[in-house]
Amino acid sequence: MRTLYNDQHTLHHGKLEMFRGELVPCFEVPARADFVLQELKRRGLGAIETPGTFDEAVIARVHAPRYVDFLRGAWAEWVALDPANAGRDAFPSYWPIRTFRSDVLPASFAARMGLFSYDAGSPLTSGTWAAAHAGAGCAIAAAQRLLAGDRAAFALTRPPGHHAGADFFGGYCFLNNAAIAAQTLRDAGMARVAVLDIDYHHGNGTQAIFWERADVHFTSLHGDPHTEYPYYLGYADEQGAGAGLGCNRNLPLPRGTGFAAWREALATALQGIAAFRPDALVVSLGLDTFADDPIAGFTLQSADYLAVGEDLARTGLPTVFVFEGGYAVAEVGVNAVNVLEGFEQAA
Ligand code: OKP
Ligand code: ZN
Repeated sequence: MRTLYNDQHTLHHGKLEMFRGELVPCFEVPARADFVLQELKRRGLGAIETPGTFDEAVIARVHAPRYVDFLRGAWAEWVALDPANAGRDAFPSYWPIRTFRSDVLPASFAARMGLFSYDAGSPLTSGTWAAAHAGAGCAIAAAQRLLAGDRAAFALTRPPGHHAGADFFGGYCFLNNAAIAAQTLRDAGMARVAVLDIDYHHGNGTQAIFWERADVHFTSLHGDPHTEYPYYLGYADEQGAGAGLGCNRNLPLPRGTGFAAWREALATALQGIAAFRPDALVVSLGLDTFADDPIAGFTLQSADYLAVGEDLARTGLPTVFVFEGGYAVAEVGVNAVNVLEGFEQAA
């Protein structure tokens, strides 16, 4: 299968993130994508292409214009506050939680940072917009490969996307690449698209984007939010609302879950997706379900990812894979490519 990749991802390189009261080196680093790229080449999985310019209209169908405008100009605003800011990343410090107003767009940059985010773990850097924008282009181009008749395509993107909502960043995510891929398929005339999120963390952004929609079905397998990030969404009783009622499915699993139980949940997820009769599948491919991941709690082994790919291929659906998490950096390439190769062998 083709990989859509843009080396501009390296422009997003956060220095530090807030963790347990101190700033620690970022887990979400450019080397993650480098290891995947290297493994793709080593195993000759298929052509690796860099998409050219693209029509941004689909971004505006997923994200709020005032949020996209903010992201595009945020670094310049940050540096305008103080020239010394050029040497440090931007973090939010204030959030309009319940009882505050979110309809007013404050003039203060600090206030807008909080309005458009939900955690202090996602540094905004000089190259964040360029990298996220290029990543969205890869997601769009991968979706277009399906429209051209390919069975599958891989968007090798970072920063990841599944925690980003219509108008907020968080969880290392700024633009929701999986949602942008799904919307691209819908805009091209596919009636129904399913998004399956197998990252360790619940895809709260993707869920929220499609919450009231009947045309995009969202299913997520993830660590139980009672104990796992992002904590405030991802419970089993969240089924969608309005026209989208019944088009959202969460399968939370306890920390410590191993491959046998995880694979059973995957089978349950795939049965639900088949019942939706989608025209295509978008997979949010997080590899932080790996046993040695430093910030997650499942115990999948590298060889298990081949079986994951095989299970996904048996849906028979045209499939876009979108790279999400996975922070065991040295192993993330082997684990990601195992999924893709397992898929190809069973397809
Ligand atoms: C992004 B994705 C570690 C605590 C967790 C946020 C995790 C975001 C995961 N410092 N911080 O879903 O892989
Ligand atoms: Zn994750």
